[in-house]
Amino acid sequence: SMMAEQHSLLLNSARLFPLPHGMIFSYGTAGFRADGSKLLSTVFRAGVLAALRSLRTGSTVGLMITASHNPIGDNGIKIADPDGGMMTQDWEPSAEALANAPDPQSFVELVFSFAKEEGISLGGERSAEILLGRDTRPTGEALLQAAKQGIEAIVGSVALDMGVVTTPQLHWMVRRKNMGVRTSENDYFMQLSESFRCLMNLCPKGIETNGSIDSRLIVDGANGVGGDKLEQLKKLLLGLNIQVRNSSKHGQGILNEGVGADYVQKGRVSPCCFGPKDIGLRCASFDGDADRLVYFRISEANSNSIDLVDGDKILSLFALFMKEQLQILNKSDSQGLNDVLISRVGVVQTAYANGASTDYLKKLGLEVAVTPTGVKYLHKKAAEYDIGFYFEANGHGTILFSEDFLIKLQGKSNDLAFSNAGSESHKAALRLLAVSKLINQAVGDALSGLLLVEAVLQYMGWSLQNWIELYDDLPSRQLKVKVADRSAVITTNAETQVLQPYGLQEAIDFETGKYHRGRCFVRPSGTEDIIRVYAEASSQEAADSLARSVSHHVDRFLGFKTPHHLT
Ligand code: G16
Repeated sequence: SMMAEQHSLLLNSARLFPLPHGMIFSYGTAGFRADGSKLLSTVFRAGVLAALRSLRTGSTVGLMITASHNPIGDNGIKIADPDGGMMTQDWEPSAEALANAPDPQSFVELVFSFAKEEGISLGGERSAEILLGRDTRPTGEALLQAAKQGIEAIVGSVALDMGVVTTPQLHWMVRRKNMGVRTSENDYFMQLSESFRCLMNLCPKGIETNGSIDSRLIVDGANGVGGDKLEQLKKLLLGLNIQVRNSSKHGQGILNEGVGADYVQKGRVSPCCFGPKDIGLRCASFDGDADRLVYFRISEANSNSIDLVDGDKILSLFALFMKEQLQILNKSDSQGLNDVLISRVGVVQTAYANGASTDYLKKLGLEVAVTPTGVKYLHKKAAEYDIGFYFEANGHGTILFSEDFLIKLQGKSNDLAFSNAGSESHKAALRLLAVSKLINQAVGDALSGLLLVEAVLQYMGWSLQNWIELYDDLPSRQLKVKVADRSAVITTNAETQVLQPYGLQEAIDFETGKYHRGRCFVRPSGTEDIIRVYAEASSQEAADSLARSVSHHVDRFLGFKTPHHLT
């Protein structure tokens, strides 16, 4: 029977990918991550899961092989749901159970029982479709083949290999595929470059720039896929003078080593190949799979240090711009020209958001929500608004537009084109529509984020200096602490409070109380085997010292009790 055929296909395929000895795989902040050479079984099984997800939803899903900001030897999996967002959290426990099933037989049993639970008929008529992509890691090709075999182990499933792409490109393709529109990489580049051009054309003429806008922009590609894609995209862009450094094509540096958004943002240092010659220039940095973006400037005083423009400040720039466009539109309403365009606008941040950014956003009159770390949480919250902004301080974020709002906005734009073409309110409507096309609706995207930043700076007539001065960051410090078992830390309240181990929170409170504007929290990373410590205070020395003393407490509570790790 079909069922028996399915069973033996799955079992025979699973036998080709034995579970590595002594490993436990956990579904972290953004999917599975581990040493790339240990992931064949996990990726094979994730392929099976992706096929089940596609069958369950009757739509195309995506599977991306990447470990993003992690070192080159690591690899991992991100699964994209039909809307292009991260796989539903409801399925994470099953993903984990499947990844850890001890042998092929029990894996197959789990697949069948899970399929039954979810009402998925195996060996049936329905066929699954999965888009596969990978970043530039050396283990990527072999893992992609394993994923493919996992997908093909479910009868009737088709895997389409998109090749080496950025994570946001793959998510974008999945989303578009399910909307029934064109999904090639070229379509992606066309959509970005066209909406960018549209925004640039809508910049006020005769802007007072004081010659402060420099069209030069230098981008650090983290020695990864993002730099290569930007090289391709930039050929379609007018009005920007982009120089890409650390693109993987140049073949010099190692992925994420001394380069990339995580390195720049966490360490507040310039990436490799940037130095005194770049002082004063606008610089940006992507992470390894180009879903994070930060800006920076080499400091005049010390060319090793930088002035960082993090995700919070990108968010603030976007929020300011968008609010202005909405105000222009709503002003035209008060003159009774059109129907009122009501919109619920909200901002989503995490505990890592600099306190000064949150103050700024609230002063703009925006509602600010806080979620735990991880795009999967922020994205979900942001989708509750008509216009939902979300950004993590590390540079991962985007702006989401609700379907309802876009329909209203399009209608309004059409009305204005008829009654008041070329008016300020008409332009504002066109700008908002262009932003909704430029900025990735599936997930944070360094390429589209970069183009939006550039278009907004141009619109405002702002230099990097003007942007930096939007507000002053509170001094902060991030540290990592290696511990015996990071899962021993359990947090609550969007990760701002520690529940376990008992007594740690009290110690953090005690330290924090010593500093003016002190704020500090700790949490286990979901992508690295460490505890992260974040501290903020009114001076850099204070933030550093708070982070250091709390790190000592973390080590005291959770560090290696015996010196076995030294032997
Ligand atoms: C992933 C997630 C991000 C998260 C980051 C760090 O980023 O997509 O939302 O901020 O991990 O997570 P953690 O602090 O748990 O290690 P990426 O760029 O590595 O995919």
